[in-house]
Amino acid sequence: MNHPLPSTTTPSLRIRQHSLVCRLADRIEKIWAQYLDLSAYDMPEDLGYVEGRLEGEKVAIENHCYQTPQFRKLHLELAKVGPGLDILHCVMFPRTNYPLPMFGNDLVGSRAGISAAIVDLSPINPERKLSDLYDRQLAALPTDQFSQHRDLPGWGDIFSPYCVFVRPADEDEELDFLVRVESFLTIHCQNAVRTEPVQTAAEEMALREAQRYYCAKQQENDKTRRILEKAFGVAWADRYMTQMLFDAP
Ligand code: BLA
Repeated sequence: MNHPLPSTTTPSLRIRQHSLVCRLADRIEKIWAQYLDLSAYDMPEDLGYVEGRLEGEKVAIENHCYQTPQFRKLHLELAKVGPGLDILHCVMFPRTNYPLPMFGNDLVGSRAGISAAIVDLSPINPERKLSDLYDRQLAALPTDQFSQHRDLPGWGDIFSPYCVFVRPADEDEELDFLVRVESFLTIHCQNAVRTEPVQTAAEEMALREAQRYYCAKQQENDKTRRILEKAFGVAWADRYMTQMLFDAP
């Protein structure tokens, strides 16, 4: 077990990753830049780029974060575990005075293909229901045609009925997933810039509470936690999951 090494270089994992991970990362950043007013995000200095070891293999994690008037944090993370496992993780955390859902996206891939591809706009409110606007827009997208849907884990009650969780069977399905993420993200960015903040402290408190619930559930993902623990140790993994991946407001 090694301690993570902060690095001062500007590495790019992206070009060494599974083509879907690399293409999706590029698309996410393009759509963010197209629709949102991005500014710098103050990330804990030692977490921009980190390396560890897992069973003799190098684990590298690269983080990209921004903030905008509507979002307290936009987070895109790319990770590479040995030569075999590539991960993309992306979450858009709304500011707690903006009544917006949580965009979340995870891709886990190996040379054998992508084993898990998940994207959702998850409701963030006490009723855990999307607004009528999002409901209508997501319901109007073409029905997806993936051949292998996967079951959500027990903590997955945070996800909306529009959550896509699949194992893409081939390159066509990988492309379908990419297009679906683009649709979710475009809808979300277009809505976000037109959304008015809530006006009362009580409303904001309810939104904050709902974000806390979302983060607490995501922190129950043992598959993510186990990889981080094995590469970086239990304490570091816990800090990373609670302060970088799913920091509650
Ligand atoms: C699953 N996440 C996984 C898996 C791994 C990781 C190895 C199992 C893959 C599989 O079952 O085929 C690992 N994911 C990581 C790591 C990081 C990561 C190490 O992001 C970061 C360093 N996870 C998210 C987000 C969502 C999410 C934003 O980070 C959803 C919006 C979901 N990942 C998610 C779900 C599973 C998963 C639902 C399946 C969990 C299960 O089946 O138990």
